[in-house]
Amino acid sequence: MPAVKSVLIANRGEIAVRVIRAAHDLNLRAIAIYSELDRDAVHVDLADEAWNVGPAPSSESYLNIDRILEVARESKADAIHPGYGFLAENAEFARAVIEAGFIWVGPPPEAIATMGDKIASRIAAAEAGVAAVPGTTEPLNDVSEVRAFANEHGLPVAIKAAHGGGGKGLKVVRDESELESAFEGAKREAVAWFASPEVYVERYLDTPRHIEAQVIFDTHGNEMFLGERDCSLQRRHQKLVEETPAPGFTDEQRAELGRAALAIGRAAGYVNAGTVEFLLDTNGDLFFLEMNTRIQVEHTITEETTGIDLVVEQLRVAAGEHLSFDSVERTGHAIEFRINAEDPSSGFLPTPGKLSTYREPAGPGVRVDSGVRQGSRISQYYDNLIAKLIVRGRDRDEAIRRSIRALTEFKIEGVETTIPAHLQILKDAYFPAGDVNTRLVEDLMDFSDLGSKSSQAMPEDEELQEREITVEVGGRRFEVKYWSPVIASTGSGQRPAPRRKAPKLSKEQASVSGEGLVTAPMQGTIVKVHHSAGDAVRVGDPVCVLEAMKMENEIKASASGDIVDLRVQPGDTVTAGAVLMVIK
Ligand code: MV4
Repeated sequence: MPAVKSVLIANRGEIAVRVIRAAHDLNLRAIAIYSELDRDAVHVDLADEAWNVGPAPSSESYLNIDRILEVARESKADAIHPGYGFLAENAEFARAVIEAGFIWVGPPPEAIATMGDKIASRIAAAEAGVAAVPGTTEPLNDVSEVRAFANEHGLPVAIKAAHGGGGKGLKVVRDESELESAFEGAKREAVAWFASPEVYVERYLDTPRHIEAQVIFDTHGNEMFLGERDCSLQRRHQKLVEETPAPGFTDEQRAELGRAALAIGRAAGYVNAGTVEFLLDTNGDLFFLEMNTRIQVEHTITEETTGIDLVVEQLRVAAGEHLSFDSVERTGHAIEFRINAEDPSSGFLPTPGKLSTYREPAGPGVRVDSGVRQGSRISQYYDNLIAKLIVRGRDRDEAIRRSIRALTEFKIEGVETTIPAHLQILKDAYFPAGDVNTRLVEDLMDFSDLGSKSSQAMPEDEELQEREITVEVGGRRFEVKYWSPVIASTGSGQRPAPRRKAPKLSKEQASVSGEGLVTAPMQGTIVKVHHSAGDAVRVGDPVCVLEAMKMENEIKASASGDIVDLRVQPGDTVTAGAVLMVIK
């Protein structure tokens, strides 16, 4: 059994925090990675160490496989946990992790690949004797095959991308006349999103419920079903509310679901935690839809009703240990609400910005998993999940009452959130009655009356500038980099800055530049110098222009006097803190 002492978390936000907590519960060293935008993130603080993996865009940081593996080597990580999203369901990454000698906290790459190919996963279900939604198990070559399927099974039908998911590349056909264009459209979307033209066709269920099964397998042949989750409340294929048990779901249905989910996992050679998605049609029939080969956002409600820490089990299984339990006892009812930075009154448009107020609820039955604190920014570079509110009660009614209390307690200002939409859902007629399906939120509810507080939009990214200081620790010199808000004022080229009395220099600026030294507030390129050596200037006069991040920054005289030393000319690149001129 490989000894695991440390785990690198290849993720950010609440799931990184969640994995760090599991690592600490197991006495493992938690190694975080972060992008330049996440330097002050909660997951960075909670980890035992944190490594910069690149600029804000995910493609250059959280998806940067080479850099992540380099950090894993440098930090001497034993294992890598991918969380969800980013690289979690990337079979190539899983392979690379294993080939580089690390333990992959996830299923075998082959199982990821099988389940990522929706046609292959339907074949795995068939091998396991589990009914998938009636459909084809080979890529479609021609629209005539769709027509033949529709003639046999009736309309509506769904044309789906074989490598798709999440509703992308999904076309519903309700009328024969739409077959051709839907087929072509699905193929185009499949190429655009998933770089593969393969599509297949299924009977389309009109108002199904979305029921998913949580399973986990260890490497010793042990397998466990931990119950279902009803995830029917979604908007544009984004889940909003998840609950367990599924309202009205019978013990017989649950037993059938568990048998089917475990059989599919077995057929795919599955190891570790996974989720098998089903559609429950209005007749009460269950159909396999797809399998997600990762820990999911909503795993928390299963934890709350089983008492089992799924992320701890994931780490145990990855280390070759046995599952820590051999039976599952479910009690009570749990509901998860996704608190997103979105404005429900304007069609759930994302609302990035700074959390000027952030106060989490607490009390009996309440758990909040988040990766933010007051002052955090919800960036448009990443998903807009602020927090997950997970509420437990002895039964559904108690869970709902506590949910209303907790959502009302939750105070978030600075961005619009889904909290008012959740309260409306809880007080609406359908949800309390347990009458849920995948069309409820989108087609039956109207959130336009939830007047947005229309918060004063905050600029998304505060400009930070890199600074350097030298510190001495235990007699040894260290160069230390740090980042702080840009102080230098910027003059717009249009309107000359009004003449002011001597501008106050911040303490920091004064100490860094010293009187008479004009320094670069950030790395950049000098594009203009307004004076020549020997010129007299007054404190606060613009002396040159530094361009950085496509922004022009006016640099001002730090003192009144003559320019005795002019060290730059247009075109020069300068580093932060560089002396540009000396005034005496
Ligand atoms: C379906 C379906 C009905 N019939 N397939 C949407 C995303 C992707 N994961 C599968 N999806 C669906 N596939 C057939 N044959 C309905 C959906 C669907 C849906 C599924 C689960 C949760 C919410 C949904 C919302 C709209 C459509």
